Amino acid sequence: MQSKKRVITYGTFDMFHVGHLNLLNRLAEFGDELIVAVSTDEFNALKGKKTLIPYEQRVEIVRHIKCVSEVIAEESWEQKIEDIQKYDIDIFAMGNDWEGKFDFLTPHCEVLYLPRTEDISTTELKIALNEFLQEHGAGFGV
Ligand code: C2G
Repeated sequence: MQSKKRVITYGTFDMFHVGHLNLLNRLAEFGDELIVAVSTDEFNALKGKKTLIPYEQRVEIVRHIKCVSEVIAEESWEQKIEDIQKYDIDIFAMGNDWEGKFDFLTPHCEVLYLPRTEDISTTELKIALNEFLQEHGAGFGV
């Protein structure tokens, strides 16, 4: 019996948006199961990345995305090889803003980088929200 093909990806997934969704849906096409490692708040601090949404809520959203089989914590840069072995991963994949950065994983599994979704990012969302609030006030028209 052919064993399940398992894909893994890592990310912060702050202010979950369609760029994240597109990536996860496309990754799910590459295998039978998709595992998503969500960066903890502590690891994001290490990455120098400030998040708006706390880890528990980011996990809760990703866990409920239809194509996601399992969510694990991303706590360090060093855990990927161990994760690939522990979860019997066939494909490691990221958006291509990470192109080449994880090629050291190729002895352990296939490594893919997919094109990012254009014109959307957590940073752009924050800028757009800021402009919206300046124009409409924090009262959202109330
Ligand atoms: N992404 C995308 N298109 C966008 C925005 C993001 O395809 N418009 C992808 C990124 O390329 C990444 C994933 O969505 O593969 C998650 O993006 P982030 O939450 O920004 O993740 P990041 O902070 O890059 O953390 O160990 C790896 C790191 O944890 C990745």
